[in-house]
Amino acid sequence: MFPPATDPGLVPSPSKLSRSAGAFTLDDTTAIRVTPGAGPAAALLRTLLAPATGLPLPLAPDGRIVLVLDPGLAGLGAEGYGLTVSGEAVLLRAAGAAGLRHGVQTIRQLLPAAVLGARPVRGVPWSVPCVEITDVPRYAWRGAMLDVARHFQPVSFLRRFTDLLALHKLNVLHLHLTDDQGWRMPVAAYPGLTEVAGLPHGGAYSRAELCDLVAYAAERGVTVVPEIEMPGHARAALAAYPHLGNFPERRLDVWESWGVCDTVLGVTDEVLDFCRTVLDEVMDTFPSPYIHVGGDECPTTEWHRSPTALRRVAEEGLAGPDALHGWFMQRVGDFLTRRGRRPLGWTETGRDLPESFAALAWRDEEHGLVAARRGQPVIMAPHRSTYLDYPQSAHPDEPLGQPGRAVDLPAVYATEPAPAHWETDAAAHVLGTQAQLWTEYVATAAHAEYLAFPRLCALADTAWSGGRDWPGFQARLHHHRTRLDALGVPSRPSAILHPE
Ligand code: TNX
Repeated sequence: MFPPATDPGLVPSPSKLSRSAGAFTLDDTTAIRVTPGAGPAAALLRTLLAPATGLPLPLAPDGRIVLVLDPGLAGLGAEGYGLTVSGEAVLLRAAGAAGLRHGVQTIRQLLPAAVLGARPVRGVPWSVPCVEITDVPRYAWRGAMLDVARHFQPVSFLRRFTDLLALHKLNVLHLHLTDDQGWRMPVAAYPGLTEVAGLPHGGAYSRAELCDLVAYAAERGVTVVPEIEMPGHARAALAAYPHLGNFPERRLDVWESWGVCDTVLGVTDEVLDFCRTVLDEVMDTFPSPYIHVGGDECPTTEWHRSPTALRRVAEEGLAGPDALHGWFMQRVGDFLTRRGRRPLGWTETGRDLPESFAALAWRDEEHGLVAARRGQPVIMAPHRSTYLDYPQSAHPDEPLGQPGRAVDLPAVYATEPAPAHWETDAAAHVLGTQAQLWTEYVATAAHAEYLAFPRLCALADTAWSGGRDWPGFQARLHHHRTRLDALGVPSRPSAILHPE
């Protein structure tokens, strides 16, 4: 008889898992065997296990860890994998490279939590329990947005955050690169964007740093989706280039308040040229199929008062200055579409994104439904359950965060990317979901991690596994906390894990 199998506490939970007695133990004689195309997954496994284990894990034709890439494997899709661990061997199989990478993360989670540490650990048997796993994600878009505009975050943190996403099988890092308070992405033709709008306010990335990040993330199966905010949330750019605003003679500072700023981009040909130049450089840096161009919280007060904007309304035969928002987004979207990319924007009340756009639905779920009914790809990001800038509990000792309410772990876990009452046709347009880490109140990497975890674990479980097993999730998270601890992710008060 086998002893009772204990759940290995995987996060996210695999679609199918059965456990049997025994384990496969890695030691310095263990080697990896790969089929053609599986080499990068072997390299990733080696990279991830090396710091704590120090094991060489060379490639060898008789290796007992076997990685099989076989596009003919049915039923696993682009990201699924099958993993069989016996006492003699580890067999990981997938139809695509993404599936192999997810399987590698599962192997990592099955090992003792000490494997996640950054320094060599001695005396730990590096054992993987015998399991049979078949695992396929429910949604293709599982992500996190990080706002590096309000508070700059160094590349070292972006890499670490990427690692943490990949550990949880999250596959999108949405970088919010610009806002009223800062501009973090260099654009050769507009050096003031980083010199005036970036560097004095925390910093900016170099092109090489961003390209390196993209490659680092790709090795881990994470796509970096860049966001350049327009036509609102663009005051930092206007501080550097006032002539792109609605009142070119006016001098502006990079904004030092939070909220929605009335100052927005103008609607001249010169402004559109500026956006196209910026986006060309964005596309050169980020191979992501989706390019986010903002679109949220754009007051039209300036367009109502600017003679140039009013002239544009007349020339284009628009209903009024408010219609300039859709006009602007349409032009920017068309530009991206012509270049083979898909524009992505935030949904806004009363303003449908142009049809070419994918919609990031951040306000009410109904905004997502409207877009889905129009056939647009939708990513659900409802602020009530996916905004990690809100405190995670009502405890008075929580650090300062977005005021008003708490977004606790059960709320994040209950995020429903395609709510049950949606008709099937609309639900079919939902790509997935993502969490938002706005950083008005977040100045350090440690604070960002504190806010992100364990809530990102809940989002990952919902996006990958369907998130319908709160007690099971809590039990797995209890185990998973030892992994977060080994990684040095700042710990949370126990109230978060045991909400009243
Ligand atoms: C709304 S969500 C914003 C952000 C803020 C956030 C604070 C969205 C598209 N815009 O500019 O940082 O609320 O929670």
